[in-house]
Amino acid sequence: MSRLSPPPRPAAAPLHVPDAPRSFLISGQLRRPLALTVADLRERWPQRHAAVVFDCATNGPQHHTFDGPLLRDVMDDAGPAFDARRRKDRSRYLLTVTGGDGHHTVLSWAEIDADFGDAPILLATALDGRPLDAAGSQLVVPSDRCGARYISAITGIWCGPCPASPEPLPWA
Ligand SMILES: Nc1nc2c(c(=O)[nH]1)N[C@H]1C(S)=C(S)[C@@H](COP(=O)(O)O)O[C@H]1N2
Ligand SMILES: [Mo]
Repeated sequence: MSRLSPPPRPAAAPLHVPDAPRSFLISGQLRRPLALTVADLRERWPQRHAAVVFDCATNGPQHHTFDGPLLRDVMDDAGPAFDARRRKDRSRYLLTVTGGDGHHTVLSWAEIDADFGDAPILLATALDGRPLDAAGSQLVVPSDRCGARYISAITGIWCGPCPASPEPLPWA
């Protein structure tokens, strides 16, 4: 009995893995934690436009335009677990924003809250008119003089209350 030779293998086709849209997680003390792509940021909330200048210690002044939703609008949908009617409660909340390389920063809720700083901080969907779908969203802090909080390739945002200060020591 002749042995069947195996069928010729097709030439190895280059493996094509479509670029998975990057998503990042909004987590913490929230009513509705969210996993979002840049496309979600573009489709689910109104887009703002910002022309900004920030200084970089290594590269000097940078001029850019960004488009994207207000961080506040996105966070309102995530629903921080404070009592929204109580300003003191809101004033205790913090946000941390982390980038793909581990660079991270903090914001206070009060910075973006309309009753406090009311800063138009964005989660960018485009930088200088180019979509950020592949690179990931970037935090835009137009009121900052320097660029260190313009976290790029965002992988996560955490939101929760800050701890109270320790009781003062009796001799302090
Ligand atoms: N993920 C991430 N985002 C970052 C940084 C970084 O090191 N990692 N550097 C910040 C700094 S210091 C500046 S000035 C701005 C702009 O930096 P770039 O022009 O090198 O993008 O990005 C900010 N965002
Ligand atoms: Mo910088």
